[in-house]
Amino acid sequence: MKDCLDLTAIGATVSVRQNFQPFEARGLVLARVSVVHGEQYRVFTDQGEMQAEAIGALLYRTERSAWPAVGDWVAVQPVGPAAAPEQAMIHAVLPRRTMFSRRAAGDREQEQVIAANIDLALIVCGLDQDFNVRRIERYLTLAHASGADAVVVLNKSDVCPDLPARLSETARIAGGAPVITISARSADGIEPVLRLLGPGTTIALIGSSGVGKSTLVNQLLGVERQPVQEVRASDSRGRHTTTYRELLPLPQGGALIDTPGMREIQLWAGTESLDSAFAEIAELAAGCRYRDCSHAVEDGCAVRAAIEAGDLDPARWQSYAKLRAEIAWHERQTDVHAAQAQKQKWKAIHKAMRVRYKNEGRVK
Ligand SMILES: Nc1nc2c(ncn2[C@@H]2O[C@H](COP(=O)(O)OP(=O)(O)OP(=O)(O)O)[C@@H](O)[C@H]2O)c(=O)[nH]1
Ligand SMILES: [Mg+2]
Ligand SMILES: [Zn+2]
Repeated sequence: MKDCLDLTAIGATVSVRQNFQPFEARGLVLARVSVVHGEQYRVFTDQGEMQAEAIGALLYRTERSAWPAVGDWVAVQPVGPAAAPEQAMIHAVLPRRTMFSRRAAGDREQEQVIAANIDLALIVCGLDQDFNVRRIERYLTLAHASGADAVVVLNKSDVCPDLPARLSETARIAGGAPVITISARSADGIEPVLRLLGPGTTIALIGSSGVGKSTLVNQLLGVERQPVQEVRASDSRGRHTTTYRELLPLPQGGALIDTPGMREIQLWAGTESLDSAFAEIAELAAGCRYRDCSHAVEDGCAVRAAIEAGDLDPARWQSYAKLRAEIAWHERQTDVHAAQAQKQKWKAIHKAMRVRYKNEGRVK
């Protein structure tokens, strides 16, 4: 266990404390989840960081999306000597303000929350061979779906031969999100990032492996807290150095969440978040003659007209169409599963009813 911690500094707002009130009345303590390892957790209480487990009812009687995630505010019961508890039992997860989700692998599509209560997502992208605006668009869509604000951080400015070109290419697709260029390794240009941190603010760094998320985390923390590893020379890809998400309180207040570079983000986003990330396309589509225009063959299509007039980059359009198809496919999968689950439920209810009627002698 470490020293005492001011939970307000890491984001315990008035509304978090209000949501906690009924649990406080039951003698529980407010805590924030810093690490999730399967069914083992680490949490911060005002007495420091400690190991935690969730009570059975929380894991077995709820959907996976309701399980504690990094950044969650939870109600815990400390275990061990009152003055120095060593462990905690998580009894409840408080309502989330924002959440990043992905599709959990398994026999059915399930939403898995990977981080909660993030105020700002730093979408980190390398200015080396790994630079890819299409990937930034995916992360921006995820950020919109989460409810958090987003800032795009273009890192490794020291190895970029044409910074202005990269910057304008990114600004064109960022949909108004600020774009900052830095060199995390030398700390060059990181002042605007430092200004984003502050008491109460939770910032998550997301982006592919090797873009320099942990290098930036170490710069912002002022200590070499996170391991960092060279990227492959051939294509600048990372080596998946960070292996788990962790919430790290900052000395000046606020908290950072370092995340492992995700090999592939399986979007858990709705079409609304796509329309926020691609606002100019949504706006154009509103001007199509037909409300359900597929923007493929219809007359009076404002989207195709914009592409033909050179006002909309065809690659941007393709990116949108690809993400839209992906989201629609997942939504159908989820519907199929929801329908199957519903059918199973009714089957069970009817079976229970038959048994009851039989016992009551109504069915021979
Ligand atoms: N040239 C240059 N290299 C950098 C910069 N920032 C980070 N790197 C290097 O990029 C490599 C990967 O950095 P990490 O911080 O481990 O990347 P990461 O995003 O945390 O990667 P994962 O943990 O695998 O997701 C390391 O060799 C860093 O030294 C930079 O500003 N310029
Ligand atoms: Mg890392
Ligand atoms: Zn159209």
